[in-house]
Amino acid sequence: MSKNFQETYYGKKIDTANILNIEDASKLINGRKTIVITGVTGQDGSHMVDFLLKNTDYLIFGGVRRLSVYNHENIKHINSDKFYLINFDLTDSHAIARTVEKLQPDYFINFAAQSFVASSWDFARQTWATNSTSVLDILEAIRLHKPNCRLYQAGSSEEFGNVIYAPQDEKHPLRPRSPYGASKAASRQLIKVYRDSYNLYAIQGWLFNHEGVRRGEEFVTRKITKNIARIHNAIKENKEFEPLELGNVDAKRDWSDAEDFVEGVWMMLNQEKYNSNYDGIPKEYVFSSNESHTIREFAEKAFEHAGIIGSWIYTDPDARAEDEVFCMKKENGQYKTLIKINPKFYRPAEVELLLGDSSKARTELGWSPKISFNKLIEKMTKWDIENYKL
Ligand code: NDP
Ligand code: GDR
Repeated sequence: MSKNFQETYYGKKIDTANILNIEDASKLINGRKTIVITGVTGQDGSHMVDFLLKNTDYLIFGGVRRLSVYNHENIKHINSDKFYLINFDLTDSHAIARTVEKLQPDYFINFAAQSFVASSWDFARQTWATNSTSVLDILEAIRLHKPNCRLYQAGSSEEFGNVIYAPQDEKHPLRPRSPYGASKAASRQLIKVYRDSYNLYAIQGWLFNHEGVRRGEEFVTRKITKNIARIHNAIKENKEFEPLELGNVDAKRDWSDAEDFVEGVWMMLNQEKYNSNYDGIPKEYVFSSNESHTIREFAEKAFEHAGIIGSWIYTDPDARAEDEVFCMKKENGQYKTLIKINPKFYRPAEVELLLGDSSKARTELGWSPKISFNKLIEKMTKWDIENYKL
């Protein structure tokens, strides 16, 4: 590598201008151990970068796709000579092959996806291309160019879908209910076939919902805490406000904190160190809190953390589900609606109950979550109130 090149890139603050092409990125390696992480602008990818920068010495290349508008909020705090952005798009098989061939990564952590279940009905084909076809391309690239690279593919509790028992463990059958769930179930099958056929260290965990202050704003937890910040601000300033609108508030989810999960993913990728049962075949694990709560409960608790007390009421005894509202009582005795149900947010098919059993990950990997359901809600609500902007 030329001295000029080194001076140009080493230690430069991450911004869009510094996204490298693969040839330039490969010049930075210089014998160092390397990790490629996709989806670094998202929640999990950005937390994974923070975790690895703190706990390892690997050189990390974060894949970002070209967008017209800057979206690097989740990684803008990173300023390290161990982390660089590369141009990367999951829907381009040539880019995937080039990345593996030129960077020769020791680990490939694929967090990038079309990750919003509700949109997967609107963009089923794009969801499939992004979440399934790309996994085949990554597997092929690894098989051909770096067969000892360890691959983590982001699997989901949505693969269990229409569940037949609870809690769901690693043996639960795959019964997806959405194009998103189906795309992740398909990638799981591909991973298994490649692992069995070519002896690759390729795995896909089953991660139940995990959240935090970097969560995208259309997911229900962040949508709730963001809107509560808006309502909190309006009440404080004695202004009128529109209620928060939600869909099915009776669906149950098993929620955890995203930071706890990225640590578990790294443990899953390094099994022989942690797992006394390691037999040469890497295992796939469920990560979950082992608790399940309704969307209703999440919203109630989040309002409580904002100091706003409400209750659910039906104004009409014959009312439909969507006529139920969550209200607070004002000082003048009148009710003000905080949440109303809008059927626009119902899904064509719903996963009604998710409750994980992560006992295997806990006993075999030594992993356990640190942040409780209540602490997670408190953290997200307080963050959104403190950082509220008009
Ligand atoms: P996010 O939606 O926060 O992040 C998704 C990332 O994928 C973004 O960085 C996005 O980039 C990137 N991306 C999307 N399409 C492409 C593409 N064509 N090429 C390159 N990058 C692309 O998701 P999370 O961080 O929450 O989730 C990470 C992974 O884990 C996903 O695969 C998700 O399906 C899975 N998962 C998540 C769970 C959760 O509860 N969070 C639970 C189980 C699984 P951009 O910013 O440009 O849009
Ligand atoms: P999910 O997350 O589909 O579980 O997928 P999301 O937060 O979108 O929905 C959770 C539940 O809340 C119900 N819901 C609403 N959802 C949204 N987004 N908006 C609403 O207004 C609303 N009202 C009710 C939904 O119907 C659903 O039951 C997440 C993603 O991170 C996936 O990528 C990941 O694989 C799974 O978690 C595990």
